[in-house]
Amino acid sequence: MRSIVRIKFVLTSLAALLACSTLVFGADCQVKVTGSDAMQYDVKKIEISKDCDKFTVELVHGGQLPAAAMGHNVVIVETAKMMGIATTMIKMENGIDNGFLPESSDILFKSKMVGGGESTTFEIDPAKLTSGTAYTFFCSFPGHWAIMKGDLTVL
Ligand code: CU1
Repeated sequence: MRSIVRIKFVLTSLAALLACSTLVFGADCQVKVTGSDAMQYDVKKIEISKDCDKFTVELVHGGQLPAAAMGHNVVIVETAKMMGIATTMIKMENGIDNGFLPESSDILFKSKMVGGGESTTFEIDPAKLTSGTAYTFFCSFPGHWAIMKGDLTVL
């Protein structure tokens, strides 16, 4: 009886250890960003390892407001071009399905725009980014970029 309890304990410990190591390795090539009804991201900095074949960004809207009122997305651009893009390209006429942005090679990655309770996931190919270049991720819903933005770097 004793040995069965001991084996169970060892197995449980092993399972816990495996779960932990999976989390540690998995965390390197993915990030979860949550946007709120208060127009905030909970993440201000994303670091991507060059060792990642691909990097997954999961955007969760933790609020309740619909996308039309408080939509959030994640757009990645070079920091040097961010101001120009934010001030000249974000227009209502581009439509919510396009993140209010036109087609542009300066927009490196763009997620879907989500509303409260929704989420979306997209993949970044780290090979398309350069280490040493400063990137910015931001929300392109009109008016949000001033607050909803953060630094993204490739290490
Ligand atoms: Cu937003």
